[in-house]
Amino acid sequence: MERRLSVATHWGSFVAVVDSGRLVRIEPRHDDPAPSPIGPGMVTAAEDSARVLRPAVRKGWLNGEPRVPGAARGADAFVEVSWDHAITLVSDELRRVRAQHGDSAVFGGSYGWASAGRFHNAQAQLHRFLALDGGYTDSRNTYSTAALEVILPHVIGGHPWSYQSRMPMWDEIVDNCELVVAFGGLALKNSQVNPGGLARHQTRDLQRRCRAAGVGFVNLSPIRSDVADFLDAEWLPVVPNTDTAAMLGIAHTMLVNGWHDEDFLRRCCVGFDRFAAYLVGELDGIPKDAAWAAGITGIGRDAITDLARRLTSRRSLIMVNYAVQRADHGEQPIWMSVVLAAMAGSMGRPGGGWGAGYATMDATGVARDRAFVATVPEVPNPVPDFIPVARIADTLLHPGEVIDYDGRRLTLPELRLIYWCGGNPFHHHQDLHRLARAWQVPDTVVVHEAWWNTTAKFADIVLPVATGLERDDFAAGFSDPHLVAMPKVREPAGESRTDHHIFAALAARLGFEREFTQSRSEIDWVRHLYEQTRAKLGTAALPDFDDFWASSTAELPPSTGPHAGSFEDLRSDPRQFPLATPSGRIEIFSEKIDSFGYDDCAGHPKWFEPAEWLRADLSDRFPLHLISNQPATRLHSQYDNGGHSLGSKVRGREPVTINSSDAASRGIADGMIVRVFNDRGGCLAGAVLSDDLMPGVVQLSTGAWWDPVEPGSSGTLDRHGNPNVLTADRPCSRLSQGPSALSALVDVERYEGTLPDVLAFAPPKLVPPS
Ligand SMILES: Nc1nc2c(c(=O)[nH]1)N[C@H]1C(S)=C(S)[C@@H](COP(=O)(O)OP(=O)(O)OC[C@H]3O[C@@H](n4cnc5c(=O)[nH]c(N)nc54)[C@H](O)[C@@H]3O)O[C@H]1N2
Ligand SMILES: Nc1nc2c(c(=O)[nH]1)N[C@H]1C(S)=C(S)[C@@H](COP(=O)(O)OP(=O)(O)OC[C@H]3O[C@@H](n4cnc5c(=O)[nH]c(N)nc54)[C@H](O)[C@@H]3O)O[C@H]1N2
Ligand SMILES: [Mo]
Repeated sequence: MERRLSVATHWGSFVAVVDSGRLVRIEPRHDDPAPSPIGPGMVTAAEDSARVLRPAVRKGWLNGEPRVPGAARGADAFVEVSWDHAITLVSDELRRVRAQHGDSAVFGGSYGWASAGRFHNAQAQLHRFLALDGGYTDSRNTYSTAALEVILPHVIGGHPWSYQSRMPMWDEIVDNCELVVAFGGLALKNSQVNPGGLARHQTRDLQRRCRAAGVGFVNLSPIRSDVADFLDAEWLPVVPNTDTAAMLGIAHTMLVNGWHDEDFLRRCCVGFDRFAAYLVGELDGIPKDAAWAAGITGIGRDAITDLARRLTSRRSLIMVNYAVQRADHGEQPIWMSVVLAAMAGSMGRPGGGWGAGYATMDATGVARDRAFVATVPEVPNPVPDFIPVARIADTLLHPGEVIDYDGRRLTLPELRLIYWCGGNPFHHHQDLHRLARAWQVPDTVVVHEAWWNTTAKFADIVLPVATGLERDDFAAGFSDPHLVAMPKVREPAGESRTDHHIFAALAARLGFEREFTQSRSEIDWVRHLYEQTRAKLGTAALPDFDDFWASSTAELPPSTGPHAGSFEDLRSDPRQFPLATPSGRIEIFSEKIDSFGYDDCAGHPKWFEPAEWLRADLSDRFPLHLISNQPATRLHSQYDNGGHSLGSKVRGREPVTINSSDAASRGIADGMIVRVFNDRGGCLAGAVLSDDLMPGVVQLSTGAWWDPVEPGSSGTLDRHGNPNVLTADRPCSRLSQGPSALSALVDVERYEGTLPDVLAFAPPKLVPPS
């Protein structure tokens, strides 16, 4: 008998069709206007050959052998052990490391998206467990937007993410806006996703409504298809990483023509004069005029002048995406975009001004925020140490070194045990060969994973986890006004257990089971979080748990919270409604940042040449700029083994998009396997020719599971196409220490060797204990 059960994922909600306990297929929900094809493709991955079925321990670690080439992390065989044995190994090792090296030697930063689900939130479970056990070194900020998160509070005040409730919503754009200028575009591929899930995808239809209302769109991006065709956007191809220069050229044009909003700049901002001195070249003799900007960005002088005129003569909205700031000096385009909007005249007016991240997540710009939903209770972490999230390899390689971070001096701690649960560092980190070297340093690496991906293969102890399809939970996505039930639709594969179950067993062994579980079963916890939410919102606002569970979706009441720091309020009366910045205004010049004295982030936004870009000396050897953007066919590395992602591969490799002229000059035809390379490494990928991206740029999405030919040998070829073997592990600046994945030069050539088989999805060698 077929049953239909609700599924919630970061890429949307679906219906699972289950027959006699077997997951048959996953279908879109009938009420989702733009369902993601990633969902149906999850079925084949649910129990493929890459699943981790039993706890496994790296052979050399189990036998206490030194790590030598061939038996190093990432190259060694694994021995399967019982759960009881695995729990003993992990709890003993946690005790030993804490006793010998202190609690800060345990790294629990564990960055990553894991799965949707309010209770089975991998990070929340891990942090609760480690905090109760004595604490851990944490990480701060995200790989998504570290530069933005650190710079924006200085410029507009408030919580790093507060801009999301302060910028215009899509329906206000529909009603009021005339011109959207989108730096980095508005790729609908990205709005398949929303952190924590969503009931229905809305961004596509909201963009359609903008078009129908006559809103004009300009796409400033190296890739034309970063906006949907139906927007009929004007495409201004921009040399990657030069957005700040483009914005400065537009700003200069506004200033010299007197088109800028003097009233807003005077009343609601501070420091415009000092910035203007830089703009006109008083300090360095270089006016940042349209001609100067054209020489850097590749956008014509007339187009820059025209943008300045159009931005100031109509209700305009400047949008920045996140990719522009995952780059060398990534703070600058974010800061400068706010300054440009402040100059343009629409800041603090309906549907105009400035905003970030539209279409990068479905709910961004859809609703200002969401009503309260309960989470797993946090336990304060007794260890104060943290690292900026993208400095993990630096920390492992250079413990004790002191680095700058947002005005502080941080000493990198000595990490002896890494505990990763719900993230994939061998997906998300830059310069994977460097990470692989750094990964040899700690005594022990424990990983909870469902699949034998690269991070699992580089661990010492791998504990198999149940996926989001294999446990009871409910989802509440960021800004999405729904709760979605997530009943278990299949049994956990092999011996896998939920993260919570694993931590409960460890806590029992370590003597704090009751504190960890609060004596609740998993389904009791799920009910408890639901009931807590219902109690807070008023019992009339939500159905009782059983009704919710039976009907699969509940609508949350609208959030009634105040929106502090609104730009409308600021424009109306900056004294009455100051921003949470030191001056209470938008900081075009920040005394505070200036006081840090950094040579790579000044007191006002500035053009800094990126270390790697098309006009760098290095481009003589590596003449192509690599755009490693988000994949259309999966979430990061998740479900790269799913049907949708596998279907996109070219002869088993990740597709790399190359401009036809760049391909022609290298003798590359569509569908050929090529090698993408630079001094850091190289990977195979399948060529896709296109004129949708500007010459000089190649695009290789993130997320293909790294597949080194000789694991353990630095620089070895990747058979599959993971761009992070090519990217640089270089901080954006001393201010944010964020990742700069999008500043990398490469070259591409035809691959003439014998094609190696892709083994990314094959489990490691499993051997009997010796
Ligand atoms: N070159 C380059 N690199 C990038 C980027 C880029 O643009 N270019 N983008 C960066 C960005 S924006 C981000 S956010 C990061 C993303 O980096 P991650 O968030 O680390 O990537 P995911 O693939 O989502 O990794 C999640 C992992 O958790 C596992 N998992 C899922 N559910 C569970 C669970 O319930 N429990 C446990 N224990 N595990 C689970 C999945 O199998 C997967 O391996 O990548 C960054 N890396
Ligand atoms: N399908 C899918 N959707 C996702 C994700 C996913 O993995 N899969 N990941 C989610 C996550 S965690 C995040 S943080 C967001 C990320 O959202 P973004 O960072 O906005 O997304 P990307 O796809 O990395 O980049 C979008 C486009 O920016 C352009 N771009 C790159 N560099 C530059 C530049 O220097 N200047 C300009 N003007 N444009 C540039 C590229 O052409 C690229 O296609 O996406 C989310 N959405
Ligand atoms: Mo992200």
